[in-house]
Amino acid sequence: MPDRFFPTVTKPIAYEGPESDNPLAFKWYDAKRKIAGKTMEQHLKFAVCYWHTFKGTGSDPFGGATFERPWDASSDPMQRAADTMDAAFEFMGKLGAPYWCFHDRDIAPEGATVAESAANLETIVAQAKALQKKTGVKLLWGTANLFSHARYAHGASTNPDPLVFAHACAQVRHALDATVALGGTGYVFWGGREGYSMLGNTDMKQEQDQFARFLFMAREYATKIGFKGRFFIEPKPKEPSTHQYDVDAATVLGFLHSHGIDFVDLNIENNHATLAGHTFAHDLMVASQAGRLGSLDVNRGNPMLGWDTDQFPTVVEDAVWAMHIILDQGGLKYGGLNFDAKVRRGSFDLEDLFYAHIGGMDAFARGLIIADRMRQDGFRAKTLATRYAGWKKGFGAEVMQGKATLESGEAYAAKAGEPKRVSGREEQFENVMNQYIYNCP
Ligand code: XUL
Ligand code: CO
Repeated sequence: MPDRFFPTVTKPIAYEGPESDNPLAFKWYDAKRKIAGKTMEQHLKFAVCYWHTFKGTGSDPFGGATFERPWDASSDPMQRAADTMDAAFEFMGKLGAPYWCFHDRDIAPEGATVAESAANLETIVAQAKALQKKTGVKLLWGTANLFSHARYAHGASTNPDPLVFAHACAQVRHALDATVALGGTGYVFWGGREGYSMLGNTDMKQEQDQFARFLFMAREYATKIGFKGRFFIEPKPKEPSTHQYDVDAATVLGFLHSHGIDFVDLNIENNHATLAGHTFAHDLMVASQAGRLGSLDVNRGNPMLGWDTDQFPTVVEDAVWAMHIILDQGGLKYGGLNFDAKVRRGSFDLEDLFYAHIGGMDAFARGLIIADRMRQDGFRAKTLATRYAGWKKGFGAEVMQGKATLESGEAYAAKAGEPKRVSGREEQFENVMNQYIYNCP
């Protein structure tokens, strides 16, 4: 195991159990432990995200970089990219994370021309491929950064200028090539600039029709190069755009449906759901019930700050809901749990990157154990079965079978009289959920 960039972490992070006081050990994540017939490793397809973990600088709108990363030292951009890739695989190897995710421009610098950008990417992808082979770390998904460059100020595929759209085509084409070369099972579209700033100068329908065409073009190319994975759209309501088209899971499902797009699933991110005024569980449930929950970006927002703080996910209750929903739908075939999260500006030590990922992996391991126990007891299933029992018989069943009419409803209401008021028992549900969480063995 190389010690070039993380010399203080001398051995792989191991499971030591909940009593361990070693900060560089897992307390709950035990890769080979079996839960519901599969190992934790199989359930929890954790991915390290390249952009925050290796390219993050700690800067915020009020100040510059606070991190000094040893892999970021060379003055030559391609050497920097190569060093960063070596550092990434050293980190992922030591952490024991099975997957990673990237944007094209995270891993290779943009060149002076379209061709130079593509060549830079190809060089670094070759290095990544060799490192994947050596370490066994796999690619979960790839994506293209269609939001940082100045040309995308008014959007990428939703730009009023077809030439900007064409540049986005070039990037997605090569990002798809890279994803296929590295064996990724997903490809993400997050529309940071696919939205608008003011309605006065914006034709929303035109722009969203362009985005739909873009997806069909990407699908055609992906099929041509043998991509066997799945596309994901990642909803977010705002930031950087004032209004982003992919507001939340429900909005994206409506967009996909109205454009006849059946080849795209959803990648749901916690902090994006909360920015949309939902809980993480809400958006996961919306996507899952539509059969379109493909992947998760796991992080958390800060309830005191109204923006995308991208903190590491350490809230066990969020993880319980996520894992319950994932178990209910039988897992994530093409996606996984991507740590789209960054250490805080003041957490500038290299070890902080390990602590952050260990905490996130442990929270989701606990979430898995607890959700599995809840499901074995049928806790939520029983709650729902009792609450909706009326729809399985009599008038309720007739409604669901399309046999009821307004007249038959009136006749039933007149005969049966006033309904009995039934408590929703929210507090009791929460109490039992806390028992599961705090009594977790
Ligand atoms: C931005 C965000 C992106 C996507 C990939 O908020 O979440 O990093 O995950 O483009
Ligand atoms: Co994300």
